[in-house]
Amino acid sequence: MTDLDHRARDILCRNDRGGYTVPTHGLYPFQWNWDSAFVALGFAGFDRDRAWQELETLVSAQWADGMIPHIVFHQHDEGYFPGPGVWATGQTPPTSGITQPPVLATVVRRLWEEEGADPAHPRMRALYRACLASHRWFHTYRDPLGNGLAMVTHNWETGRDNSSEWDEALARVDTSGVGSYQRRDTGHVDAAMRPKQSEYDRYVAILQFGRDCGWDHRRIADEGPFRMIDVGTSMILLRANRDLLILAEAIGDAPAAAELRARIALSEQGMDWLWNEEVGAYCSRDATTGASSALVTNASFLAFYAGVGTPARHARLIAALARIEAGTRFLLPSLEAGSRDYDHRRYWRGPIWLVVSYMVALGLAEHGEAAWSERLRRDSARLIEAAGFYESFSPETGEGSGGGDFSWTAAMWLAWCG
Ligand code: 9WN
Repeated sequence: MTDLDHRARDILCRNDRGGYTVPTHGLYPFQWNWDSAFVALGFAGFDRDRAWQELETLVSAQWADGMIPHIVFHQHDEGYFPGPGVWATGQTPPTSGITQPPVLATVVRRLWEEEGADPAHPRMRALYRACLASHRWFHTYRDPLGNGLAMVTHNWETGRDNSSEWDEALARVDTSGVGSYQRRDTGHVDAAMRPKQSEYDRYVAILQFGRDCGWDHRRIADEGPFRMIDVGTSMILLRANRDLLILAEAIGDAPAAAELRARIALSEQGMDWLWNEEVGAYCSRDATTGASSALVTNASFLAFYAGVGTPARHARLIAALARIEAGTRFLLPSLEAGSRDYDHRRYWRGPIWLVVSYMVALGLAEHGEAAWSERLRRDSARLIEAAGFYESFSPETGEGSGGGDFSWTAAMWLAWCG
């Protein structure tokens, strides 16, 4: 084991709060949904029981309607805004009222296969049921166009919180009733790396809409102030449905398998709507106006991970990757340099996030693009070697940004790039 292997394990163990892991000390003091899924991959290399437990603790907070919340507030901490009192979801344990990208089923499948793919595996079977309920929640509440794509009703649900893709939709959000509140994030890290205040007001306004309608997910989906078909969530859900289908078939759950096959076919076709021929990439679209973001982000390349696209489209995506590579030092930036509001230090407007790079690299390898996949892996390793286990990294300088000793970055070192 190398020194970095030791440090990565140590970060996961120090961020462990007993059955779940905080993303980083201070800035994010609770359990986050997709973070935990990636963190389980990190634990899996040295503590199988703890890996499963991370996922089980997450789904212990699943709502009765099937939604797996984006934050679970297991213990009190004043260091984060918005905390449980602001969300006011009435859940036990307290949670936020929105979700995050459903990478869970894909991780469950990987852990289960690593352990011999026994259809009777009790921990896989319990998580299978949780994933199925969560995917059904997406299909019931988050497919307003009936085309198998996934709508998000808050930009935090995308996990790529301040991506420029949301700017136009966010600009329409009325912030006149937001009132005053105290941000905590900028007390932990440099404000230049975080979303701007005007953006935060909009995030809070969307939250308040959900709270004011008692977290009625039907109403939020139909009438909410932010309704975006997110390319990232849509691709991740399609991949997760494929992985869940493998589990359904192993278990012998024929009705669920048939349902999943139909969903997969629908989503494969639906993705056409996200393809922007002019830009040569998959881009998010506003569900209300139909407008395409026309921006190439790291999520555009999740097409490989989801297994969608024709050879011609793949060629254009690879051309976009080559263009991005020519314009920066490290892959894969969250936004193409030169795009409006690109900023190599500000959150999801440029910095590299290794979890997205990992999913893209996996997809590239599965589509015969081994050299590109390896390039992403190597760049990710170099970033950690030079800067440490940061939340994100500048694609221009390689400097770390956001929180330090970050759980999912440590997990990516252990499970993928290290
Ligand atoms: C809001 C925990 C989370 C990640 C997100 C990332 C950031 C939270 C925030 O941190 O979001 O959910 O307050 O900025 O954008 O992807 O899950 O690491």
